[in-house]
Amino acid sequence: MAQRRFLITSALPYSNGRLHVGHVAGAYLPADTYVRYLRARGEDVRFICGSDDNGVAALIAARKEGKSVEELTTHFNHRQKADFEDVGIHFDVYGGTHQPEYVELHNKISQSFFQVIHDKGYFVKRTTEQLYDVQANQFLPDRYVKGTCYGCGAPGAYGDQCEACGISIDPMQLINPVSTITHTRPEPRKTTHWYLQLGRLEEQLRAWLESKKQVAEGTPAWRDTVLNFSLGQIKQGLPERAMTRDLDWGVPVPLDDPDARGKVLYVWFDAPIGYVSFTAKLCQDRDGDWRNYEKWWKDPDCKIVHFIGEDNTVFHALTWPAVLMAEGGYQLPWQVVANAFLNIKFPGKEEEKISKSRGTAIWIEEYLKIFEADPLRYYLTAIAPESQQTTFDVDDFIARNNGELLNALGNFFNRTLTFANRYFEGKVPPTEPREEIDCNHMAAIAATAGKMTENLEAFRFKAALEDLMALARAGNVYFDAKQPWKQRKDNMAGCGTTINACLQTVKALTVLMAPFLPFSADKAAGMLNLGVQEVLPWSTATEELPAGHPLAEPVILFKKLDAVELFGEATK
Ligand code: B3M
Ligand code: ZN
Repeated sequence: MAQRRFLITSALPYSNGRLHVGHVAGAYLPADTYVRYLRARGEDVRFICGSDDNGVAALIAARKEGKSVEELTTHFNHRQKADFEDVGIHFDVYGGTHQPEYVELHNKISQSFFQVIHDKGYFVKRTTEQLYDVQANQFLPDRYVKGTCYGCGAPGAYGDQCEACGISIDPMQLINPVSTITHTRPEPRKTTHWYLQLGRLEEQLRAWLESKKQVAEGTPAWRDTVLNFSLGQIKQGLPERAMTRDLDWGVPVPLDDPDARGKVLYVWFDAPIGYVSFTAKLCQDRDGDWRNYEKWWKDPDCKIVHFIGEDNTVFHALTWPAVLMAEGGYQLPWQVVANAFLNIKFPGKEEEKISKSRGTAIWIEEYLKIFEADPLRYYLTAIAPESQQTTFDVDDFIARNNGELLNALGNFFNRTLTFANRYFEGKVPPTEPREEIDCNHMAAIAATAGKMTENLEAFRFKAALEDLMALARAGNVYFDAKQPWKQRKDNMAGCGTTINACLQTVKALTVLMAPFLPFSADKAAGMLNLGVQEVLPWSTATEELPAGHPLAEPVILFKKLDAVELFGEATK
């Protein structure tokens, strides 16, 4: 098959705080798993992420911490980058929409988007009343104001979005608005902004989203959650939305118009353009020409996939595609893969929402001081909130590490490699003609590779991991059924056949687990002496190790965990 090209993005985290397990489970770990899988298949892939620095979220945090917004966003940009690396999530570029090395290209490309859309007539300029904080002497866009959601009645909705029901909000629609700066009630004042007429793109968006319901050759359908939400919003009608703000932090509005002075682009206008501008920066660094980003963004031969948390659905499946349609020169996303929220359950407590203020977040930085990355990657994929919210249950995390990673996968590696080392001089023994039981087991390896491929192509990460674990368990069942410890005494050749098949299984598991458990796969590849390779080619999962292939000393892949109380530390 010809090599395919993919541009994969993960939602840009706000650079106003650290990362916790919920972030990783949502938009980052599945993306990394997918990228590793694609690379193992030999596809041409770029994996893009970086921080979302503009907008009110960073301004609020900077004010709270008494730092400049530049200082604060750079601090968290670096922290996030390190956390992702440490958990094995490798981006080709980790930019930042206002980071010193990125801001120039980012502003240039964002302003070009705005200008083109403006010239094509998709904006209307309107002077309307907006909420103004008299005490703070400023307008209150987005998160500067909170109130009751006009849609679902939930209290504490932000001026840009209700987190309870997911709809996007205009601050003037909030019931009982309160300034988050001074906690006073704001008053309406007149100001001028540029509104994107989303209604004019409704029909085009609807047809495009409808087409995503179909499974075509090599193109899986989108998740129902994304399609149902987006098509539901279109049914209600898409209101026009202001794409500019009264703020002094962000991308300056590029228009030569006195009304544009002192205004910046709406953060949700420029943030997705970060995917483009970071690609451009990557091209500049790699090929010396930032314009090469067009090969990824404008060439229909490249598939663009956005991984997001479900609360970002409206922005990635409606507003962003509308911006791309209005601009006209770009491709639309091939896939938008959204995960639901992850809740948390500590021993002896009720399940609850992850919350920084209540101390119910497990921070990546703190987790990694105590535990290794792969058990977390394993658990977060095993409980992935692919179609609905799920729960990180600390007791369950420990139980599954010990019962599944250690007892099924680790144990199979360990018993097979120890046996080969002890009784076959650390080499792959030759195989006699295989009997039915051996052939059936070898067929299970090939079937697993096939099923995992199908599931990964369709973004079903949890199902693919289940396939992997089923093969590990089948390996143990085969080992037990063949009883090589007995064969060794009176049928050494038959014993070799058994251990040969077990080693082929270990080899397959090593290749197939690499996208999920990269650190352990590295160790396993070392034990199997597979040579130094950046990626283990996916197709080699079913290629047998030849008889006589030398093995290295076995090492322990997974540790037993019993320290539930250590999890308290990871929330600090
Ligand atoms: N900064 C992340 C969030 O809502 C938001 C994503 C931007 S993606 C372009 O948590
Ligand atoms: Zn709501």
